[in-house]
Amino acid sequence: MQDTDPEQLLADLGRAYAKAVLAGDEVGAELAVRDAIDARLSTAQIDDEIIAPALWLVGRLWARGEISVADEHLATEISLRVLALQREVARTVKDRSGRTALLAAPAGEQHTVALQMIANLLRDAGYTVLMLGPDVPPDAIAEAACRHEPEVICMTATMPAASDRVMLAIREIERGWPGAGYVLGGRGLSVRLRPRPGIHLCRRVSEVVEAADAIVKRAELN
Ligand code: B12
Repeated sequence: MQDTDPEQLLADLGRAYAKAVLAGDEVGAELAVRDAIDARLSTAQIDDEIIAPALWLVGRLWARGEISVADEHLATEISLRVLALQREVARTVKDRSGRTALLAAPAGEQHTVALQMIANLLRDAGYTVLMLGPDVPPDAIAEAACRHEPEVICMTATMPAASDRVMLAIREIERGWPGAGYVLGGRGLSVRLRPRPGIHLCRRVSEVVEAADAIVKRAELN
């Protein structure tokens, strides 16, 4: 969805949702609600301004004989499944609320815009975020990790020298707190670096929540 005007966005999603339920298109209906969730519309807004109006429209069309009873039932069943999806998303965010992610740029690294984006994404997803910021020496990251015991540690490397410093920080952290998994990103990361169990390499900030979730899930299985 390109539109940033909230009123317009609601109207567009409402139309897309109504069109989908009237066509018996469950995937389309789910996509409209996922877009609404991604656009940070609240559950109440989605219920009141997307799902309910679509069902009112279904009711009017049914009363006028323009759609069948089966069409009306199908639209309702799709809406009930979408409500279950809403609950599932809320539960996932709640599940992450006890999880901590520690974020840092290693010694010498001043570029932190991506790291701040990551903080926003992880917070929105329900993680507790501890942001250490730029230019953090390995022993300071390790000390913070020992104190806060984060499940996930995210580090960024823009300058080429930062790549080795990220690895140095990981070695230092692991001596005191071996319980973390790592999400690393940034154009300075060495091409020689390969992902391995517990270390995820990401090209984009948008990959961070999935990578963090994978780390948490893996830890739960151990
Ligand atoms: C803003 C900026 C600065 C600011 C940073 C302020 C701040 N608080 O961040 C300041 C002024 C401090 C700065 C300083 C310097 N900078 Co500068 N800077 C930039 C600039 C213009 C934008 C960087 C940025 O924020 N990009 C936006 C973010 C979102 O994108 P990104 O970092 O690339 O991240 C993407 C991915 O890499 C990934 N990602 C990154 N990290 C992570 C981490 C995780 C966990 C995940 C999942 C994903 C991920 O996600 C993003 C996309 O989704 C770039 C230009 C450029 N081409 O990038 C130069 C640039 C990075 N800087 C450069 C240089 C040379 C410097 C200085 C040496 C300049 C100087 N002579 O002083 C110093 C070095 C400082 C240091 N030691 O770190 C060069 C680096 C060249 C290189 N690779 O060697 C660039 C490329 C400019 C250029 N074309 O020459 N800089």
